[in-house]
Amino acid sequence: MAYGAQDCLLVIDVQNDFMPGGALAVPQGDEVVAVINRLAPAFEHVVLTQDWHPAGHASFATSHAGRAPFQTTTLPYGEQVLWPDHCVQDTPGAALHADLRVPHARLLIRKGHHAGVDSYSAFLEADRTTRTGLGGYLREQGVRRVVCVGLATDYCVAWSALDARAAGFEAAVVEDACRAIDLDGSLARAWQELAAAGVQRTTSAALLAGSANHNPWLPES
Ligand code: VGL
Ligand code: ZN
Repeated sequence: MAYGAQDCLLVIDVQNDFMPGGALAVPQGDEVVAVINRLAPAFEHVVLTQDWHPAGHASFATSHAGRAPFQTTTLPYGEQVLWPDHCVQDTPGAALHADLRVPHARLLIRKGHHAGVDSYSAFLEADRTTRTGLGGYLREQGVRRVVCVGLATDYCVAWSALDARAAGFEAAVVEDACRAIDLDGSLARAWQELAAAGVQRTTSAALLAGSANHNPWLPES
């Protein structure tokens, strides 16, 4: 273990519905599992998130007459992409991937549980007001740096990394430990916004090399 008490690995939405064949499949989403399993033992702090919607959630296209998945609509808090029904509470699709190995993770944040409000971010719901409590938890644990992995790069991972920055943490996204949905250029847009916010873009190889050097953020070259 080479990362310190100030570092947290945030494992986002590694759930069956985001895997190939799932209700909201992310291409090659299953490939992140092995990468995350290699990274996780290097971290003392690991937090998991789980997309956790009630049936009939406002982000589901089926909740809006005449609307189809991947169209957008306007909800009271702003624009919302409409998704296929996914990650419904207590269904097999909402379960974490069976091969994910993070036995030392102590906190699991469930998000998107308010029927009328989506939450891509692990910190702040889509109304941009309701907090999940993650920022307070990390601060109480003395965490200063959040390393984001999981699904999907351009939605829940990007929004979580941006909100980590907004909450005053350093943040990184591990690109080979994420996969994207990439809807209408959303992936390129996400990387631009992440760079502009000062989120570090890194790889698992760089992180593991840095961990061996006891320098998690700047691996020796
Ligand atoms: C996600 C769309 C809808 C994600 C969750 O985990 O990136 N994307 N719900
Ligand atoms: Zn969702």
